[in-house]
Amino acid sequence: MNILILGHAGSGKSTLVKNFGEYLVANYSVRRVNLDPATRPIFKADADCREFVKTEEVMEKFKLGINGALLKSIEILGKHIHDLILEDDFVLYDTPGQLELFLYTDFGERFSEKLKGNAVAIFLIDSSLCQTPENYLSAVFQSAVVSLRTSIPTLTVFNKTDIKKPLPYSEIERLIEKSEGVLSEAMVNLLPFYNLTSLRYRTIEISAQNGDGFDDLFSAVNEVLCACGDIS
Ligand SMILES: Nc1nc2c(ncn2[C@@H]2O[C@H](COP(=O)(O)OP(=O)(O)OP(=O)(O)O)[C@@H](O)[C@H]2O)c(=O)[nH]1
Ligand SMILES: [Mg+2]
Repeated sequence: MNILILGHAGSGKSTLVKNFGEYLVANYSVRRVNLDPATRPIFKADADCREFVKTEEVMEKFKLGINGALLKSIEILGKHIHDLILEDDFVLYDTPGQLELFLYTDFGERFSEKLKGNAVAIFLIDSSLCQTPENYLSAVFQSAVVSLRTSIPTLTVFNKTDIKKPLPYSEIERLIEKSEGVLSEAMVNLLPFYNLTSLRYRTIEISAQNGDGFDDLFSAVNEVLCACGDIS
């Protein structure tokens, strides 16, 4: 079973791979894969893309700035996809900090295609960024984009809840309906997009740092991966 972890810079992807990996290891055989060419993994990586390309070396060699070098690194990794897909009870994949390096590249597209069928994606969101209806909805849309771009069933997961919890959805609806103006009207029309995400079934709130919510995350992953794909 493959678990692909995506999210914005600093949302806690690597911490989740490390600590959720340790959680799973109590009962399963687990492997971890680093797909971030710019960062040395904080977990023991069973496959590491930095064996094939290191962004700091690409900057030097091709005289590129950081963004150009990241794109070049990902392009180079396109030749090594088969080295970076492992098999085990669970394989956790840590992706680059910049979400678009996976979502909007040939590498990401081909990688997702190879995982498809036996994979779940986790779109990790820093809960402190979901404190207003606008912010919450933008996270919802991005989660829908992740599932559309990867074609992998995607769980929307709120992280860092040891610091702050996201606003509850009922509160979002209430705040939007109470407010007035063009933005509010537009947002009411966008609310159904919520149903394109796993949030329609349940909100998964975790702390990748201290392990809160891992039982719930584990159940949701299994429910997605079971034949019925029903996470209700
Ligand atoms: N309080 C708290 N801090 C967290 C949690 N998860 C991650 N962090 C912290 O957030 C920071 C970023 O965590 P990372 O795991 O490196 O996040 P990332 O998404 O891999 O970051 P990039 O790969 O750079 O995009 C680190 O300082 C972590 O210790 C959490 O659940 N709670
Ligand atoms: Mg990371």
